[in-house]
Amino acid sequence: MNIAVLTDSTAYIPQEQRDQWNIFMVPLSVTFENESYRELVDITTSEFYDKVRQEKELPKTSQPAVGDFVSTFETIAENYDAVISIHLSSGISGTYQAALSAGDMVDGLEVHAFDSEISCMVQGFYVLEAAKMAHDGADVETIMNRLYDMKTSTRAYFMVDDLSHLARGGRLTGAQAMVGSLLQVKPLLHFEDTKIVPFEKIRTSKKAYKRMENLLAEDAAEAEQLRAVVIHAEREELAREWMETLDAKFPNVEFSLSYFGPVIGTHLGEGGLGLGWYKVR
Ligand code: MYR
Repeated sequence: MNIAVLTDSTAYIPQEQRDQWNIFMVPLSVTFENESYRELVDITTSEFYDKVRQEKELPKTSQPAVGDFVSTFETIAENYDAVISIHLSSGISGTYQAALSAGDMVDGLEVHAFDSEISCMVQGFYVLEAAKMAHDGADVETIMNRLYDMKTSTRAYFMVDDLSHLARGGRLTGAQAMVGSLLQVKPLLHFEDTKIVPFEKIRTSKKAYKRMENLLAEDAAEAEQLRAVVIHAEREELAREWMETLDAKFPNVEFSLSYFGPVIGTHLGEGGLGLGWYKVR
């Protein structure tokens, strides 16, 4: 059985890795006033942040239309028997639901949708794992089981410079009543049951980095090998320095650097920073 792997743009997997592992991608979009751009296709990440600084109105985001998935699945069906379709958390976007609906409309292709319950390169970890396994000839059941197994060890924490973006986009759950008080601090955020919720109130960025490092340390002490990613919104130098410091402290963790692209950047704002990881073994 020939198995394809599809994801959406918010995994922010670099083009060369998508090409190398034959990963299909459906983009989400950002809209400024009445002009829509498919992220990574019509607008790069740095063009996006430049535009946000210039425009008066903040952008909005939208999930891919069901029709975008249908046409991508039809293209995939020309060469594959099944697709594993891995998407950002269903609690913050309708993308996963759109993939499920499109899957019911296409003949001649088994569609297996997977809700990553996260986003960005942490979602990308699932995608790369699935693509490598498909390349090595694993069957759908084995790949899906591995993805569910990865979920048990996947963790991600992040912080933003200005919480009002998340509050404005309605993607901060369980914190509405606290938003006023949270605005005074740097809350560490994470996902719980597919939604973004505050993890802990922390007063300074420095303490937030330290807390994320300690959470990683707890898991690194228990595992043989972890894979981790430092994710930033236009703070590459800072993120790289932090990643190098962590890299020197955790020999059993393999680190990479990634970014919050246009769609996620719309909801987090510039200056966000996160750390995610999962247990390789
Ligand atoms: C849509 O319009 O469907 C997209 C909505 C995207 C909401 C993004 C909210 C922030 C996600 C942060 C992910 C951090 C992962 C480490």
